[in-house]
Amino acid sequence: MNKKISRRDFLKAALASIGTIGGAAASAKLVGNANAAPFLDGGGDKHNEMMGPHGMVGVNGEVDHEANGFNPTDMLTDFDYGEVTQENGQTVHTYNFVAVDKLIEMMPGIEFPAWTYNGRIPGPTIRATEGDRIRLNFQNGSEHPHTIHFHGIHSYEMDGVPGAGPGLIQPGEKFTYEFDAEPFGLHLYHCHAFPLARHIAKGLYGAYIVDPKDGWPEVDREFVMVMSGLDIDFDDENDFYMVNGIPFHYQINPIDIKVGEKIRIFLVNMLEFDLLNSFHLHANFFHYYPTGTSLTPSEFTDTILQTAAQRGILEFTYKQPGLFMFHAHNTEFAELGWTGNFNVTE
Ligand SMILES: [Cu+2]
Repeated sequence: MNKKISRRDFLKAALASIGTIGGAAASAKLVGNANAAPFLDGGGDKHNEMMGPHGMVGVNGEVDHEANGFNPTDMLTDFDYGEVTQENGQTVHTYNFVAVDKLIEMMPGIEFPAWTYNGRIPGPTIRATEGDRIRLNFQNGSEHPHTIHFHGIHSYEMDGVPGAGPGLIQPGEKFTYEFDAEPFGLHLYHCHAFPLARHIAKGLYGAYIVDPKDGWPEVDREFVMVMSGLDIDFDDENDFYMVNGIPFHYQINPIDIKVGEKIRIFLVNMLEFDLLNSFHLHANFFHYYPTGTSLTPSEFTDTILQTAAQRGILEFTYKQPGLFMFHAHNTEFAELGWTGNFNVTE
């Protein structure tokens, strides 16, 4: 029996007997009723009744976004500039982050005991201009020690790892991370407490965009997409895959764009437990800017690969209307949630 089938069989067995998945004290719980449960491709010959649009596997129903306190559709564009002030000629962006333990309904009927920044997965998308100051007041309101480790250039004390500066921020404690936003590009932040994969996979990560001083070339729409996985039973294997927190979200809720619009996607890979992730765009090609640190694209393609913490900017335009898929071309990931649609209209 291969790993893929055993994972899915586990989930099907768990869903068949509504109760606590995994049995461990901290594992995910099934809530609601069986009608709201996700349906899964069991592999082999039993999947025909489970097909969604385009022959992809999907879910029945939606999670309760209101109860979760965030909606992946809104997260596409909720760039957070913080509280913006001027100090000695420098623009300062002040953020308040709180680490919160929170039950989040990540699949219909399945609540995951997440660790979050500000109650959401991913955390807020931090955005500033090259040379601005980032000042982030961090408070640990959870039951575990955490940090915030930023990618980008900064001092040792502000690196957000155990032993550097304040090191681990203990429950109830506070620390202010402060540094200049550099270099321009697309970056990320995440907790750097150990075990690292667990702290990240529980939800402590987000995107960090540094705009060039003179701005990016003009586009019509900008979206942020943070790819990750969901390990429901804490066996260090992903059970679902997603963009912006909720598996299958953009399959059920296509992203509306127009023919001829220039689209820019800030794409970040925060996937743990699997080596690689990917992004494939249907019926189109995109220009790709790895890490967003150059204004000249490195590639004109329809599929790119990212390992953990790799990220890049995609730019494209649709010439014709239609419902166009985008998804991981690791097909298993797509079938387990990492799939979506652009709804392109005139
Ligand atoms: Cu942590």
